[in-house]
Amino acid sequence: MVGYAFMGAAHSQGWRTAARVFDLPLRPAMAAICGRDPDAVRAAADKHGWAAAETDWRDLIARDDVQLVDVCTPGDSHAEIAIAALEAGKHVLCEKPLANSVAEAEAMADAARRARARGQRAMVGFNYRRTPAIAQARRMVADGRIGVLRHVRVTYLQDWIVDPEFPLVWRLRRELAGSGALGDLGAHIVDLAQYLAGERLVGVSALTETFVRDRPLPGAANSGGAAARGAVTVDDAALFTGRLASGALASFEASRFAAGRKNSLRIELNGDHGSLAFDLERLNELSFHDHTAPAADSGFRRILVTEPDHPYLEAWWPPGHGLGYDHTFVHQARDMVAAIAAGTDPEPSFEDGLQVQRVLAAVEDSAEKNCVYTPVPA
Ligand code: SOE
Repeated sequence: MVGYAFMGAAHSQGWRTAARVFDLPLRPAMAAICGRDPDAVRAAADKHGWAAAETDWRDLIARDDVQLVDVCTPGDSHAEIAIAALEAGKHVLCEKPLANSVAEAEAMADAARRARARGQRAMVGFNYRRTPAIAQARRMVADGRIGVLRHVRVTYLQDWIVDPEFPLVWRLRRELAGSGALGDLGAHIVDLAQYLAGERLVGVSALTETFVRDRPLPGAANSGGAAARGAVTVDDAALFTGRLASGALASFEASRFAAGRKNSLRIELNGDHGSLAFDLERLNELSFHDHTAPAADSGFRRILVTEPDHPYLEAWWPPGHGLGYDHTFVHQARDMVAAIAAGTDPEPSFEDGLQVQRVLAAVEDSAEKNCVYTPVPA
C-alpha cells in the first residue's frame, strides 16, 4: 500500500479483515506500506498490521513479495504510481477519483489494458458500491423492480470547511487534488448513479462555486497577527444535472458547505413501476415503493438489508446486526482478491474510472461556460 492517512487506514482495515470473514480462494498478506516520513510510516505499519515499511514507492513496487499495489495517495500521484506498478507486473487497486485529469486517467486505462493481456487486474476504489444496501438496490433495478427508470437524484454533503479559517489542506489545492467537492464527493455519486441505473451519463449541465477563496496556510503562525493565507484553487460545491443514455434525468449535488451534514449521501431512483431510496446515515436500510401494488396498501416500505441472501451478508452477523462504513472496504478487498483468483476483471475498472473522470471534466467545462449543456465524449 502507498499512503497511510484516512484512506490508507480504511483500505488496511479491508485487507486485514477480508480473509477472516469471507472464505477467499487467496489469502492477502499485508507485505509493506509506504510513505515519505520514516517514523510516521513505521508507526502506520505497526498500527495497521503491515509487515514492513518503505519510504520510496519505487522500492515498494520492486519488492518480490508484493503482487498487488493499493494506491491511497492524493490524486496527483495516482497515475505515476499505478502505471509503474502495472508495468512492473503488479495488480493495482487505486483510490478514487482515478486521477486528477482525463489525460492521466486515459494513460492509466491504457496501462491497465496492456496489463490485462498479461493477466493482471486493476480496479478503482468506489467503495460505496460495496454497501450491501446499494448492491441490493442494483440487483432490484436490474431485476426490473422499479421498471423504466425516469429519475436519479443524488446528493453527497459534508461540512468540514464551512469555517473560513479552516486551513488550506491538500484537498483544497488543484495541483494536488485535481478538483474539490466535485472530484472528492461528486466522483462517488456519479459512479453510484451510473452503477445503480446500469447506464451512463451522456451529457451534463453544471454550476460550481468556491465560497471561501483564500485560507490560512497549514501550520502558519497566528500569534496576534493574521496567519499567511493561500488561494483555494478548487470548487467548494458542484451542482449538476445530467441525461442518462436511456433518456432518464439525473441530478447531483456535492458540497463541503452543507452545515450539519457530516457525510450525508442520499440517492433516490424513480421508475414507472416503483422507487428505491438510500441514505448512508441509515446504511443497513433501503426504502422501496412498489408502484404496481394496489394504491390502498402501497407506499415506501423499509427493507432491512441484513439477511444472508443480501449481497455480502452471507459471511457476517445474524439478521438485524448491521454493518458500517468500514465494511465497504472489506468487501472491496474481498472482490479484488476473488477477481484475481478467478482470473476475471474486477469492477469498477480503470475504464469505468476514466469515464467518471470524463463526466467530471464535462461538469467543469459546463460550469465554466455558465451552464451550457455539454456532451460527455464516449
Ligand atoms: C473526504 O471528503 C472523504 O474522505 C472522501 O475522500 C471519501 O472518499 C469519502 O468516503 C468520505 O469523505
